[in-house]
Amino acid sequence: MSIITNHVPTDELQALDSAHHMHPFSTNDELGKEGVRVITRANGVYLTDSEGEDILDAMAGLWCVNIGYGRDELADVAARQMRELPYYNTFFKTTHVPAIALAAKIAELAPGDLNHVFFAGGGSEANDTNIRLVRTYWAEKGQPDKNIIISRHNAYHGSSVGSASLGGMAGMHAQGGIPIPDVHHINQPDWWAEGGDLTPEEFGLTRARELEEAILELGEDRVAAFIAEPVQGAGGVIVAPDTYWPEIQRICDKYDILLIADEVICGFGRTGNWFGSETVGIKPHIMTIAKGLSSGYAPIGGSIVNDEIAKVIGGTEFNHGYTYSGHPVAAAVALENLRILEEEKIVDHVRDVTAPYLKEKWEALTDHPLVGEARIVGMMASIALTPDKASRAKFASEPGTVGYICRDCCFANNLIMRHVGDRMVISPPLIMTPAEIDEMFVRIHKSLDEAQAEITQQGLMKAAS
Ligand code: PXG
Repeated sequence: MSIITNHVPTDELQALDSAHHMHPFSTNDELGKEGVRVITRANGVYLTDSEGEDILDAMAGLWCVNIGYGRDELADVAARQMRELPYYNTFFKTTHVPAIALAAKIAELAPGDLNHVFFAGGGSEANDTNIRLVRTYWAEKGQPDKNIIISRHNAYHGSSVGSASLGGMAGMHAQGGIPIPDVHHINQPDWWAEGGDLTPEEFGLTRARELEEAILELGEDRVAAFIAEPVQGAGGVIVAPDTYWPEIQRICDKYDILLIADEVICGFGRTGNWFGSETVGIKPHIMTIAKGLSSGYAPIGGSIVNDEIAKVIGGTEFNHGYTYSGHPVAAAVALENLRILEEEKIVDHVRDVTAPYLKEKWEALTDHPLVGEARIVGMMASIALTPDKASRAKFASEPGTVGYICRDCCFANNLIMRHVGDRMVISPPLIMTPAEIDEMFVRIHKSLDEAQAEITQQGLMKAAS
């Protein structure tokens, strides 16, 4: 039986979904009982579900639909490319125009000497590539033991065995036999939750210097690379204090450690520059890209590497690659997405107009009784919910309980705003207008008020001791 989704009643779709579809990061039995929301179409910053509700998508899908939904140009390019050349690989002495053109365009947009692209299907695959790239690089330079990659607790770098090992998500490490060997984690620069009595500046330096301590402990000749998101996304939009990144750069330079910036969320305008590395002022040797590269219209990611790494890797056969590396349809779609971002000056508009407008309103959320910290960089932002702002207290309940309640209130108000533990996060499409931002805040305030009432009623407005 083939199904035209819009013509099947929601409850039937939910039953079929529950019977056959396993969802990522979900307890599928519970989800099946509750019934999933079925999204049927989208335009601009709005999604529509199978009940005809219009939902404001303040997450741009999963941090990816930077140019917003419904851009026909991308559909047209995909259809044209499918007719002309739907697939060919880039192994075995061959290439094709979309992969060439996209690699050249990315090299033009990326800062400094980041001029070479290895394509992947998404961010996880690209970070797996990075593990092999940096280890092969040092091996080729005669230092095969320089193979440890340092990352951070609460980082997210993907869900494959390699990339989840790089990531620092405890829940992921508890399943499936990861991390792989020779990955080491240091603490994250989350001042609100972990800063104690230190000022943000002191705390930023302390956390950055954990990298130096780890290098000295593990051995300079053992550490290959440090990987980090310029702004942690899935970890809760954690913005490092200003002192953090300059110190990280100094340490990587001093000990000859490759710096990998995972730009999967931060890249392509999200932080108000083309890349988050520019926003936080670092010069990575490698960047991981995905998501905003195609605005989510096609699955594609990659690693951008600098001239030196490309030269060293170029001297050997790099035994690595994916069937869909540089997939022509995905590459053509990404290229069209970059054309729109560039020609419509979307990144400039974010930096000069949209992000400042959003920032003013976002920071005012700290006036709400539930909200402690409000952090924002460009078009990614978070608030920390707290029972006591003055002491930056956590809730006594299991972490995430309060965030989950708040998330459900948002959901009921047709607003997609995520919770990460007891933080709420947004990452809206970059093309959001001031009027749409105003509408988003109507829904945010309503949701926060309702969440506060619910939390109070359930007796959860208590600080952890
Ligand atoms: N790096 C970063 C920084 C990411 O945010 C990946 C790598 C992996 O990309 P792929 O394309 O393989 O998924 C990501 C993905 C969440 C959530 O709950 C975030 C991501 C993926 C799934 C869920 O916020 N980010």
